[in-house]
Amino acid sequence: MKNLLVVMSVLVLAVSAHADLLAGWELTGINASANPVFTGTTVAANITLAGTVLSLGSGVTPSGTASTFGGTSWGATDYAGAFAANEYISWFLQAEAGYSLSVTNVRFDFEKTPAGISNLVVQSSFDGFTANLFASNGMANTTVSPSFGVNLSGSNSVEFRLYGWNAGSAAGVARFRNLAGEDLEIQGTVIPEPGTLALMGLSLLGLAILRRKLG
Ligand SMILES: [Ca+2]
Repeated sequence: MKNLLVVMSVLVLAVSAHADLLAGWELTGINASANPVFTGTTVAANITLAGTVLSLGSGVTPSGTASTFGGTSWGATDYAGAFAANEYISWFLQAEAGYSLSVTNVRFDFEKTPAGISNLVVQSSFDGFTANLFASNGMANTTVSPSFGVNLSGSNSVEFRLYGWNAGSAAGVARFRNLAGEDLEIQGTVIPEPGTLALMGLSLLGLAILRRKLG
């Protein structure tokens, strides 16, 4: 039992030592019209590829512009309107069964046309899309590449949404854009839940006992 505890302690240290890239999306060659459900191009171990999805809320009309992900029809004039009309860009991340997520950082490359949205916020499903993890109001610039720390842990999955409003016209575009490297990234760690950790520890302990017997 003492050996098992030591093995489990080492495992806990090994899996929680540092943040890794959990998922990344590279926009080269894709667009939201042709690729409405775009899975991650880099996906960490113990993350579900099929559950790693970049998509648009139903209120946004997908754009076919090459190497971007976003669209038009951002018609709301305030946050409440954008929320009610599902005017958002969404990115979703799911760990495999037996694992939970600890998310520590998000970054993305964003642009809007002059008639695009003037306000945006990024929120997450961890609190039912309440707190603003990032916000930009009265956007003077047409491009922004924010990288912001978050402290979200204890869930098997998370969805992020970028809500936008106050567009100059329905034709105004808001989207993720293609720069060098991946254009949307989520950093953090994937943590085995206690049952998974115990199984891993038992497996290692079993191997150690077997090795001792064989030796
Ligand atoms: Ca890129």
